[in-house]
Amino acid sequence: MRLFVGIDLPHELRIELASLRTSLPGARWVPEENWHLTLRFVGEVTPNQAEDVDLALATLRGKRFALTLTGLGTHTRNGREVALWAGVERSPALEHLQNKVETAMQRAGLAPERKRFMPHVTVARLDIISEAKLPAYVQAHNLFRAGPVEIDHLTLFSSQLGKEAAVYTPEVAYPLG
Ligand code: 3AM
Repeated sequence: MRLFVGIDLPHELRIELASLRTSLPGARWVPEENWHLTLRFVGEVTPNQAEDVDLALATLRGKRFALTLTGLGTHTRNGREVALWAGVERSPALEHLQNKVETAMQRAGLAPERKRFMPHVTVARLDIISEAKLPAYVQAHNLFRAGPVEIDHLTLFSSQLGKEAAVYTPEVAYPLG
């Protein structure tokens, strides 16, 4: 199974994120049920490894924190903008928690993550036609801000890749103290 650790966004943040889904030709909006903040991509694991991941997360002592979404940005691939995301306000508490998750995943036997943590919520995949419209869109939504909202649990998600969109399912929730 394919797994990742993240934050299932509270209702308050979802309402605000929905305001971003305005007209942007060529944007394929991520279905609302898939909105999340990834803390650690785990990838394909065996059932035994999944158990180790679950155990490591269950013993992690993380603290609640306040999550604020702010601003917009894009991911580029081969010089092309391919995804639109809402940013996350810098937060030492979130970084601390992400570090703990990383340590837990290494304890579960995963190789260290080499990529720097760049928290974001992906809201749309972009086709070529949306690129030309992006500057105006980004300008119109630049002041996007949602929260702060208290986050009181981590979530282990499974991810099933499909032809149209992936299906992300919250599998286990781990309370934060
Ligand atoms: O938070 P987002 O939606 O950007 O991009 C994938 C998605 O992130 C990312 O994990 C989240 C759930 O699938 N992802 C997928 N494959 C990945 C990989 N090989 C990856 N992140 C890092 N390495």
